Amino acid sequence: MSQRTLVLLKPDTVRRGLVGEVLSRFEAKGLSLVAMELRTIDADQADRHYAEHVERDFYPPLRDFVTSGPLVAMVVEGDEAIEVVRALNGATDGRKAAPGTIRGDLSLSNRENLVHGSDSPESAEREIGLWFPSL
Ligand code: IDP
Ligand code: MG
Repeated sequence: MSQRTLVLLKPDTVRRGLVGEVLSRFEAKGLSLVAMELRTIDADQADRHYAEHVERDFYPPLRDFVTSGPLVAMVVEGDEAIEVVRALNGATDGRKAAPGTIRGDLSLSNRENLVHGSDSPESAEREIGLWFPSL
Protein backbone atom coordinates (compact mmCIF):
# COMPACT_ATOMS: atom_id res chain seq x y z
CA MET A 1 0.00 0.00 0.00
CA SER A 2 1.53 3.31 -1.05
CA GLN A 3 1.79 5.83 1.77
CA ARG A 4 3.18 9.27 2.36
CA THR A 5 5.18 10.19 5.45
CA LEU A 6 6.86 13.30 6.83
CA VAL A 7 10.64 13.16 7.16
CA LEU A 8 12.82 15.78 8.81
CA LEU A 9 16.57 15.93 8.37
CA LYS A 10 17.15 17.72 11.66
CA PRO A 11 19.62 20.61 12.10
CA ASP A 12 22.47 18.23 13.04
CA THR A 13 22.18 16.57 9.62
CA VAL A 14 22.49 19.93 7.87
CA ARG A 15 25.25 21.17 10.18
CA ARG A 16 27.30 18.00 9.76
CA GLY A 17 26.98 18.00 5.97
CA LEU A 18 25.07 14.73 5.94
CA VAL A 19 22.01 15.77 3.91
CA GLY A 20 23.28 13.95 0.81
CA GLU A 21 24.26 10.84 2.76
CA VAL A 22 20.90 10.58 4.51
CA LEU A 23 18.77 11.53 1.51
CA SER A 24 20.59 8.97 -0.63
CA ARG A 25 19.49 6.20 1.70
CA PHE A 26 15.82 7.06 1.24
CA GLU A 27 16.30 7.39 -2.52
CA ALA A 28 18.27 4.15 -2.79
CA LYS A 29 15.51 2.33 -0.91
CA GLY A 30 13.10 3.36 -3.65
CA LEU A 31 11.07 6.01 -1.88
CA SER A 32 9.91 8.98 -3.97
CA LEU A 33 10.23 12.63 -3.04
CA VAL A 34 6.92 14.47 -3.02
CA ALA A 35 8.11 17.73 -1.42
CA MET A 36 11.37 19.02 0.06
CA GLU A 37 12.35 22.33 1.60
CA LEU A 38 15.18 23.80 3.69
CA ARG A 39 13.54 25.62 6.57
CA THR A 40 14.41 27.18 9.92
CA ILE A 41 11.51 26.79 12.33
CA ASP A 42 10.44 28.82 15.34
CA ALA A 43 9.42 27.51 18.77
CA ASP A 44 5.71 27.53 17.86
CA GLN A 45 6.27 25.21 14.91
CA ALA A 46 8.45 22.98 17.09
CA ASP A 47 5.67 22.81 19.70
CA ARG A 48 3.09 21.94 17.07
CA HIS A 49 5.27 19.27 15.52
CA TYR A 50 6.15 17.72 18.88
CA ALA A 51 2.74 18.30 20.49
CA GLU A 52 2.83 14.83 22.10
CA HIS A 53 6.15 15.64 23.83
CA VAL A 54 5.83 19.27 24.99
CA GLU A 55 5.35 18.31 28.64
CA ARG A 56 8.28 15.88 28.73
CA ASP A 57 11.50 16.65 30.60
CA PHE A 58 13.52 16.18 27.43
CA TYR A 59 11.43 18.65 25.45
CA PRO A 60 13.00 22.08 26.24
CA PRO A 61 16.46 21.08 24.98
CA LEU A 62 14.83 19.26 22.06
CA ARG A 63 13.01 22.46 21.13
CA ASP A 64 16.28 24.42 21.33
CA PHE A 65 17.92 21.84 19.11
CA VAL A 66 15.27 21.68 16.38
CA THR A 67 15.11 25.48 16.17
CA SER A 68 18.92 25.89 16.22
CA GLY A 69 19.43 26.08 12.46
CA PRO A 70 18.05 25.01 9.12
CA LEU A 71 16.56 21.57 8.69
CA VAL A 72 15.23 19.79 5.64
CA ALA A 73 11.53 18.95 5.70
CA MET A 74 10.23 16.51 3.16
CA VAL A 75 7.39 14.23 2.25
CA VAL A 76 8.32 10.86 0.84
CA GLU A 77 6.08 8.28 -0.71
CA GLY A 78 6.20 4.55 -1.33
CA ASP A 79 4.97 1.14 -0.33
CA GLU A 80 4.51 1.15 3.47
CA ALA A 81 6.61 4.32 3.61
CA ILE A 82 5.84 5.07 7.28
CA GLU A 83 7.26 1.81 8.59
CA VAL A 84 10.03 1.68 5.98
CA VAL A 85 11.32 5.14 6.93
CA ARG A 86 11.31 4.33 10.64
CA ALA A 87 13.22 1.12 9.97
CA LEU A 88 15.83 3.03 7.94
CA ASN A 89 16.05 5.66 10.70
CA GLY A 90 16.69 3.10 13.46
CA ALA A 91 16.02 3.30 17.18
CA THR A 92 15.65 6.75 18.75
CA ASP A 93 18.92 6.58 20.69
CA GLY A 94 21.78 6.66 18.21
CA ARG A 95 24.01 4.88 20.70
CA LYS A 96 21.66 1.89 20.69
CA ALA A 97 20.39 2.00 17.11
CA ALA A 98 21.45 -0.95 14.98
CA PRO A 99 24.37 -0.60 12.58
CA GLY A 100 23.03 -0.23 9.05
CA THR A 101 20.42 2.28 10.14
CA ILE A 102 20.88 6.03 9.70
CA ARG A 103 21.06 6.65 13.43
CA GLY A 104 23.06 3.49 14.09
CA ASP A 105 25.70 4.44 11.55
CA LEU A 106 25.83 8.20 12.00
CA SER A 107 24.57 9.32 15.44
CA LEU A 108 25.95 8.92 18.94
CA SER A 109 23.15 10.85 20.63
CA ASN A 110 19.66 10.34 22.00
CA ARG A 111 18.65 13.89 21.02
CA GLU A 112 20.78 14.76 18.00
CA ASN A 113 19.69 11.72 16.06
CA LEU A 114 19.55 13.24 12.58
CA VAL A 115 16.09 12.26 11.39
CA HIS A 116 12.39 12.27 12.14
CA GLY A 117 9.78 10.01 10.57
CA SER A 118 6.06 10.00 11.29
CA ASP A 119 5.09 7.08 13.54
CA SER A 120 1.60 6.18 12.22
CA PRO A 121 -0.82 7.01 9.40
CA GLU A 122 -2.61 9.47 11.73
CA SER A 123 0.69 11.20 12.62
CA ALA A 124 1.73 11.31 8.97
CA GLU A 125 -1.52 13.00 7.97
CA ARG A 126 -1.27 15.52 10.80
CA GLU A 127 2.42 16.28 10.22
CA ILE A 128 2.15 16.58 6.43
CA GLY A 129 -0.72 19.04 6.98
CA LEU A 130 1.41 21.00 9.43
CA TRP A 131 4.56 21.21 7.29
CA PHE A 132 3.12 21.19 3.77
CA PRO A 133 -0.47 22.44 4.01
CA SER A 134 -0.80 22.71 0.23
CA LEU A 135 -0.34 18.94 -0.26
P1 IDP B 1 11.41 9.13 17.45
O1 IDP B 1 12.04 10.35 16.79
O2 IDP B 1 12.28 7.92 17.29
O3 IDP B 1 9.98 8.91 17.04
P2 IDP B 1 10.36 10.12 20.02
O4 IDP B 1 10.24 9.28 21.24
O5 IDP B 1 9.11 10.48 19.29
O6 IDP B 1 11.43 9.42 19.03
O7 IDP B 1 11.12 11.46 20.47
C1 IDP B 1 11.19 12.56 19.59
C2 IDP B 1 12.60 13.09 19.59
O8 IDP B 1 12.90 13.62 20.89
C3 IDP B 1 13.70 12.07 19.34
O9 IDP B 1 13.91 11.81 17.96
C4 IDP B 1 14.90 12.73 19.98
O10 IDP B 1 15.45 13.76 19.14
C5 IDP B 1 14.26 13.39 21.19
N1 IDP B 1 14.30 12.53 22.37
C6 IDP B 1 13.53 11.47 22.66
N2 IDP B 1 13.81 10.93 23.85
C7 IDP B 1 14.82 11.66 24.34
C8 IDP B 1 15.57 11.59 25.56
O11 IDP B 1 15.36 10.75 26.42
N3 IDP B 1 16.56 12.52 25.70
C9 IDP B 1 16.82 13.48 24.78
N4 IDP B 1 16.12 13.59 23.63
C10 IDP B 1 15.15 12.69 23.40
MG1 MG C 1 8.31 10.10 17.47
